Amino acid sequence: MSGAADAYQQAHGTAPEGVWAAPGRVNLIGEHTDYNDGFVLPFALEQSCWVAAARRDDGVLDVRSLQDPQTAQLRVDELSPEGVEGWARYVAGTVWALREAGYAVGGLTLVVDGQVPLGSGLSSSHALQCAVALAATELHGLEVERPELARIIQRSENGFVGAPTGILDQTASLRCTDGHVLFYDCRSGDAEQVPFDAPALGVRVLVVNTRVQHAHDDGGYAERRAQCEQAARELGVPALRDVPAEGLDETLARLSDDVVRRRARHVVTEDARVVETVAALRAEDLEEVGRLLDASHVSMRDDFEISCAELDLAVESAQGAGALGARMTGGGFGGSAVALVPEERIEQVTEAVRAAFADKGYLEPEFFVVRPAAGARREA
Ligand code: GAF
Repeated sequence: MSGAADAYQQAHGTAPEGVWAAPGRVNLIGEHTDYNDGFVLPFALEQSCWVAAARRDDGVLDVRSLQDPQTAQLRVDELSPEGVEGWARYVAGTVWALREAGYAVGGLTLVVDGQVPLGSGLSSSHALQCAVALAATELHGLEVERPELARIIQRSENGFVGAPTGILDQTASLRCTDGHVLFYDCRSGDAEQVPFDAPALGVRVLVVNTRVQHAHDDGGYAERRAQCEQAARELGVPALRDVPAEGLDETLARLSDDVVRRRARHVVTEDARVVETVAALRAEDLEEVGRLLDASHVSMRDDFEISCAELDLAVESAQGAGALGARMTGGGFGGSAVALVPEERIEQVTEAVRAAFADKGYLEPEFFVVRPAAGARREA
């Protein structure tokens, strides 16, 4: 439920022309594979960002939010990455990227209700950008196919916000469907909806937000990306997607640096795990899915080095209390872990993670039992 339309009415004295919603996502498996042309397997969350919006003809972008007192009034024809601070960057960046792509988005009045926890690794910023993109294009009568819209939002993120992220999050928000995980090939753009009805299979997906805030414009993410590109260059392939899993040790022995070798090993093995997870989901073999999640976490912790003490603790305590498998999810350096838990163990697992965090003196984590929900849409 969103209060965006009421807040719009209160702030502007008229009703919005419409309300658009775009979800956050959890990536079940396939991390840091997107910018290596590989595979990902996200699903959309019920937690979403809502935008109540109307078109205006004076070329002004007027934005406010239910969560933050910041407001911004900007001219759409003067948007530049240097001129905008805070969360409004994501709104301005989306309009800027649409215009850069040749779509004549004009003025808009927007009221944002962002209910995806910020900095939680559940992609709150992409939920915002996707909701704004849908509102902006529809109100200005522009038809943009969703794969192209995802690339435009990536440009907003890379060229305006300044985070060198890939295509996973905006694709998940725009293209996931209710009751499915999205098996997405980041090179070809092929998308398969894989049914995943956790309750019918007797399991729950538990998200643990460690409340360690993460950001992707602070260096660690960019460094990983550069190391992957270096590995591909040294191996003479267009992207790490092209490195076969067979004979991996011999192939990687050709790399000049051990850190780069471990980064590459994560990406190649993670791609293989995504494909295996899809097969295991289709076979309803949840033990195998759990095993793959565990292996993915080890790979991110030891080879890609993007986990942190809180994420490791969330994963280990969930595993110890009976989860079938668990891993950190998203870009890393904080944010959330995801665990696959037999339904009769959900309380035990939640309590074990909570107690382990209390024991270490960490902030109390947030818990969400999640299920695959609908992708971005117009709601009113
Ligand atoms: C972040 C990025 F935005 C994605 O593009 C992706 O690389 C992810 O980290 C890691 O899989 O969410």
